[in-house]
Amino acid sequence: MAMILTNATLATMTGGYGLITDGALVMDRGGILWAGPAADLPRADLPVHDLGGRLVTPALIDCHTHLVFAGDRAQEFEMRLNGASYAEVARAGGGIVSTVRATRAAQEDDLFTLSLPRLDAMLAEGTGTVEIKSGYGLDVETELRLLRVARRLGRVRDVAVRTTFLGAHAVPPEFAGRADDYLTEAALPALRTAHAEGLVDAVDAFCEGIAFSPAQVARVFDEARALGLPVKLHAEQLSNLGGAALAARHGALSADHLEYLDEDGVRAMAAAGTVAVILPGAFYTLRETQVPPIGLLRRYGVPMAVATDCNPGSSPMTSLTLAMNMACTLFRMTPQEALLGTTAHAARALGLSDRGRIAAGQRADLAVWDAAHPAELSYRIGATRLHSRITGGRIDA
Ligand code: DI6
Ligand code: FE
Repeated sequence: MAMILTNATLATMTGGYGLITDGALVMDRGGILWAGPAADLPRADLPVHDLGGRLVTPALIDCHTHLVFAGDRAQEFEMRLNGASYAEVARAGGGIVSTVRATRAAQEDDLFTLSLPRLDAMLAEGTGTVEIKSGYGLDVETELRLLRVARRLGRVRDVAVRTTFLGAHAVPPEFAGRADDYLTEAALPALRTAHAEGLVDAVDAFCEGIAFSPAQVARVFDEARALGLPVKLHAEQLSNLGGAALAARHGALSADHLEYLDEDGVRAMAAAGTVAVILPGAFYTLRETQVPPIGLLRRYGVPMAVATDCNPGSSPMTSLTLAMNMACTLFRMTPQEALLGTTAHAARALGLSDRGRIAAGQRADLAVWDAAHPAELSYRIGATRLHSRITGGRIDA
């Protein structure tokens, strides 16, 4: 149904905030037909929905989450507060592998039931597109189960789910010390099967001393290329292995985390058009002190996205507006950069050109806020000011 939205401040996210006060918008068939100042609204005999002067942004896009998993890691949180490092916890058989144990033991319905409230929490804060990674199964059957649950979540809620295969997230215990065998015998076959079932939109890996080497990541990327799938990478989170440059060489959509990124990596990302996905929730939770090189990314014109990294170990967080607040306060990103990071630049990190801005031709995925200015979304600490969501042109109360 076509409809006109009036009496709104539009943050179109074209050329910065792209603010239009006293704006109006025409939606039809799930898309935006027209957006601009109300005074220029084309004459049309359509139903009108008055937004009461509220702020309208593109629906937020959470472009990096590990939303589907079982169990929690509150005890490791306590271990770390008692002095253990993240890497020490991982070597002691905890970390990602402990979530893998809980996830393998969970049936598909259980995983779905456990994950749905996390998704609902995201939607309640204005998220309209969410990326969900596998990576807590680490065997063929469980990796496929995670991706099926992710797709199912997208069918039961008004949200677009994009799936990312992250089989190269950790080496499971049965392959301890044999990372290459794990890739050959489990991760790459899982990727091929998942792709054949239409379960994969992109491929990711964790390039780190406690995970996979650059040469091993390259094997995963080569397989992705053979299947025609775009790649992204967890890079330079705990140390600098040159992951971002490796990702850029493979034309990656994004390199994510990046606390230990250096200027060579930034330059490589700029040349390749690879988005920097900034994940302040993990920085905060791990009590990291090395800040990602925001100033260098800015100077080289690398687009920055911001995401929750929602996961049970390093970022037990579903609030994207809290991630924006942290990106500003911890990393000195500006509120405008933070909002670009959860709209236009997040879309780009997922390879999507049909969302993330308010403009003719974009999907009518919008968030309506009880706010006057978009800086408020980053300014308040975990205090949601969402009024309503519009998804594919449908208005949710
Ligand atoms: N880096 C992270 O921060 C998450 N995965 C990754 O590669 C942590 C995942 C976990 O600890 O469960
Ligand atoms: Fe992650």
